[in-house]
Amino acid sequence: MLLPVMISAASPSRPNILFIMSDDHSAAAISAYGSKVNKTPNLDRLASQGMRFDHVFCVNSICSPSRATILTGKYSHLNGVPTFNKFDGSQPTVAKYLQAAGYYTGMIGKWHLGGTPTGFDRWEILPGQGIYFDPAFIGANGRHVVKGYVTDVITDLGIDFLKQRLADKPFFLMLHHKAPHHDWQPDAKHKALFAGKTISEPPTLRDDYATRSDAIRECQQKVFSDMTRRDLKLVPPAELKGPARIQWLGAKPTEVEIVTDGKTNTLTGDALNTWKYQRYMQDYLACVQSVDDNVGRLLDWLDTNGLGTNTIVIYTSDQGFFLGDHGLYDKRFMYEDSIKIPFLIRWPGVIKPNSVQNAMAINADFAPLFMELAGQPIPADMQGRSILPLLKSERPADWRTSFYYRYYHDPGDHNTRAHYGVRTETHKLIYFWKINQWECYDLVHDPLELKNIYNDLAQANTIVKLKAELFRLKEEFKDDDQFADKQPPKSEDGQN
Ligand SMILES: [Ca+2]
Repeated sequence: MLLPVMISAASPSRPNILFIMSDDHSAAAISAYGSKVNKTPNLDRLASQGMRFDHVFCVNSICSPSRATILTGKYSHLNGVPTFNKFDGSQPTVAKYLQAAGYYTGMIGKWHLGGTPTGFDRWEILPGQGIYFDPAFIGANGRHVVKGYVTDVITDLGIDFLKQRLADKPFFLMLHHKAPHHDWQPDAKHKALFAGKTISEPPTLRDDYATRSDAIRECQQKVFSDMTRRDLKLVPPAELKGPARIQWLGAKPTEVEIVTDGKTNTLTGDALNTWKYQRYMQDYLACVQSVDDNVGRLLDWLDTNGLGTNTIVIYTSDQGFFLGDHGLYDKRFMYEDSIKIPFLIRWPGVIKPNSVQNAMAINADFAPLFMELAGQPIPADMQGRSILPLLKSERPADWRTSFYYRYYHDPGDHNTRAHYGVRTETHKLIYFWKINQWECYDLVHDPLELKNIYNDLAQANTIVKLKAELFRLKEEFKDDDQFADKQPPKSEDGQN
């Protein structure tokens, strides 16, 4: 479809935009966000040279929906991707708008929206989830395999895009890493950094779920009980082949034999639980470390090639991730660890170095920001709001103080119940509509979200107000329960 364009000629003053997004990277695994489990010097460099946002959230915490929201500036129910279904590439996207406005546009790395990208001058995407070693890519000229580790390879392709760009146009590059997505396969160099290292446990790792709805008890994304032998990188007996081998790897072990200093130990119970958390985190963090190194490599390249000043660099993730918080891994739930995403942004001369922004932003705000940076009007049907004033440390008086969230993938992986909810600056209200159960948290007095106060009589007035706000937002964002009962078919792009 034709898109309206205000400025057709490229204006040299418009900034380049480098949007780096990883997959499932929790802010709690970035030292600029106070990580207790790792150090990320290169991401910290972005924070110290620019701005760290402390309250950016995704509006539906799984991979494909988050990507569709970022491209369209719209919620899942309007962009048509509530779960893992195919994105309709004929709809307007920020890439198409920027391309039409004279930007040279690129999409490199994990796409995960089915079909092939539209609105990009150059694109090279991983099929489906992609793989960690010697990944295949699909581009306009077909499929090819690149030898190497996926995070290095995506960065190499990104640098190649920058080298080959049309120099008379500003560029917009979406560089999407696969890491640190499940099944957390680090390269040897980074694996060695964490092998045998003891990672500190989060305070809610042994959460007993007292006061909570059935949803968290029923979900199958628990570190202690749902990680498979494959997730834990256990090696099957050599004699197992074919389906028997697959079955062995897919089982969730209740005892594990490990060999330490030549001695075999059988782990069960809490010793096994402790080991599982360590095993998970060692690989996850090693994958993150490669992302950090590669962000550093890109920043160095920009700086030594004269692109440091007029290029806005963003680092974010498609969602947060549970790093053992509430005993969980994965994402999906509307708890903070899952919905809060890292957002670091550098823009020399505009963003004050070492600044921190507390205002509440959502991933639907990115597309409007890019429109404004490109000197384009923000389409009325985009549902986010440009965060440009926040970058200048100016918070508009009418800036949002609450946001709406909705997760649909039920039935789905991990048996996580569908829910929607509202998060304000002080509270969170969650409604699991298929089981008709509620949760409410006081984020000021209970930031770890351990005590569900929904049934606390003293909170009755608060609950009434939160419900009013929830349904006000649901209406404002035009959520008519379009996908409440029926999920669209799964996209066929999972070629792994
Ligand atoms: Ca993801």
